[in-house]
Amino acid sequence: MWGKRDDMVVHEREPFNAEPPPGVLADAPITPVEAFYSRNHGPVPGTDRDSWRLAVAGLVDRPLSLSLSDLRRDFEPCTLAVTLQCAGNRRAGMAAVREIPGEDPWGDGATSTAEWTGVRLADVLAAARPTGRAAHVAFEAVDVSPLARPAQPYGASIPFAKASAPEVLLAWAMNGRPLPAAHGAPLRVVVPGYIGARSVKWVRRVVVRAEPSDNYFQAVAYRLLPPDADPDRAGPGDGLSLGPIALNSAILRPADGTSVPPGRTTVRGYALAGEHRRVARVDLSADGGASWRQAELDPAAGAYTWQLWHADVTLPPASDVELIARAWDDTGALQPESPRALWNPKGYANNSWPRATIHTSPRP
Ligand SMILES: Nc1nc2c(c(=O)[nH]1)N[C@H]1C(S)=C(S)[C@@H](COP(=O)(O)O)O[C@H]1N2
Ligand SMILES: [Mo]
Repeated sequence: MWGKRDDMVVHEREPFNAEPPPGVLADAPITPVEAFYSRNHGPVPGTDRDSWRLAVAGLVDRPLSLSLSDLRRDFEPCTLAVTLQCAGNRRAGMAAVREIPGEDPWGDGATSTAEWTGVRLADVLAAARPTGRAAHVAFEAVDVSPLARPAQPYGASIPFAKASAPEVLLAWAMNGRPLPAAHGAPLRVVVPGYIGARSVKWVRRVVVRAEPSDNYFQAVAYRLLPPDADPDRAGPGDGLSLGPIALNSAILRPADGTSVPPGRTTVRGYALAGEHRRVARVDLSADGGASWRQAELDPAAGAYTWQLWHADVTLPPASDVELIARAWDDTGALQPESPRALWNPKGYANNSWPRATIHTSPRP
């Protein structure tokens, strides 16, 4: 389905929501499109590349209507490796603390990395000459989500300062090929360092505003509510708006609940720092946190990507071993230990220490 591997973990067929099977993300720093997670709030729309126009409107002196060839011709192309991460990544770990009804139990695969090609949003905005009141940039898509109240096309916004930063792209290609339908063809926004929800697919309007977008997915959803709030009663502006993502990591291989022979095993995972931060260190424990060693960090594919890491451990025979990882960033911040204190009614932003229980077989 949608050009994905047959063994994707499909949380929903319609709208299509799927993540790669456990462990697969460890295979490559740039995720192949067929393994890249897919997160949708409505049906994947059919779009036509040739007739597509991107409008740039709102608080600008020169509104624009641009075809894909206008974008290619008038602006400098740019390719950037960027990791996208859904705010619901690792929700399953949070739901283990307390139930999260109505939301998909994503594992650690609601994140992936691609090389995106397009133009800088900053260049397109500059061509439209934003006025002095510009404070936010909203993105409007064409896919109508029945989950929104009322039903409406998907949308989001980011602060104008972020939209003017050189890393935010309007992308038409992913890993060197035209964007696939499920990933936003013919054009999507890529907002490095922000929750995936802001990287709007099938974008057809960019609107410069004085206020954040009042789209349901900006004003009501993707907000961190206090634990005692009822998400069904949340209104516009309730809770804390999620934008920049937090330091996070995962243990990918061996996958939680699997078995390995005793002795030496290489443990692999990813770590991703927040905006303008770098992963400084990843520690791994193979004894439930009693002792820690440092993992080797692979070089990052860019300033806005995860880093894959690995560490060798020696595991005893015939036991259940608890692996725990924890990442530090270059400000000295450490991931929070437990999902307990992070629990929120929509299950967003679980960046607690990843844990995996591995069984070892008896000595041969
Ligand atoms: N138009 C539109 N854009 C969207 C979405 C959507 O449902 N519709 N989902 C968002 C969310 S929540 C995430 S995490 C990313 C996922 O991007 P992907 O499906 O390319 O992995 O797209 C974002 N952009
Ligand atoms: Mo998301």
